[in-house]
Amino acid sequence: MSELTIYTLDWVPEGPRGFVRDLRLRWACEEAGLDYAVATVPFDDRQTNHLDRQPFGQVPYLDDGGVQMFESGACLLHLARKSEVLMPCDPQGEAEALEWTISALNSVEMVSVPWWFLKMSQGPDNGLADWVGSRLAHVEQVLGEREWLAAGRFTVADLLMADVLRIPDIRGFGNRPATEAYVARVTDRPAFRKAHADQLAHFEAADAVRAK
Ligand SMILES: N[C@@H](CCC(=O)N[C@@H](CS)C(=O)NCC(=O)O)C(=O)O
Repeated sequence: MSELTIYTLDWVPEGPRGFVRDLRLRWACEEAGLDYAVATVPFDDRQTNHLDRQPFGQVPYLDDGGVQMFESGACLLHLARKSEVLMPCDPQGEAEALEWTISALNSVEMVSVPWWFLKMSQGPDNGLADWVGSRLAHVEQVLGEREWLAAGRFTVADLLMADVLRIPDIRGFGNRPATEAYVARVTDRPAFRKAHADQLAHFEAADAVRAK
């Protein structure tokens, strides 16, 4: 039996499929060759039905042989400690992977997700457009100069940054060829394609159960 269990929702509507963040954890496990199982909490009543495990009523959360945690970024860093594929062992490489992982969450996604939500009601030129545009432009400049964010090779930082940047609305906001090539390159990795396909299959199978 697998020690690692990734928790996601038992079903979601079409829109978020392929983007639910259990995918980040599946992808990391696939990259690192870690065995894992996937378990679910019900979509219905999700705001309150698993607050003991995820205090915001969200997914994913992770059980690693009894060690339990939430927040996809924290779970990724936990998984990355298990494999040099994800996290370099040398101090400088590790520092770079850490700084870019946190930067994906705290400098890019912190702006991109609120911009994206506002876009639905106010359009792309909402009050956060300049801020998100500036952050994405800085990332574009970095990616124009190198293939990977940290340590000169793929790391957990690329997994997370690519997942943040691959949102179609964000890809479609402005012209950033280096970022586009980066997202295409990182999401063409076999580990991403498997994790993505597995998530789609998981929710597709749930349609049949829900229809009964
Ligand atoms: N900061 C959290 C965000 C998790 C999150 O946004 N989860 C979404 C799925 S991708 C969710 O559970 N949404 C259901 C809801 O908020 O009701 C993380 O990265 O783990």
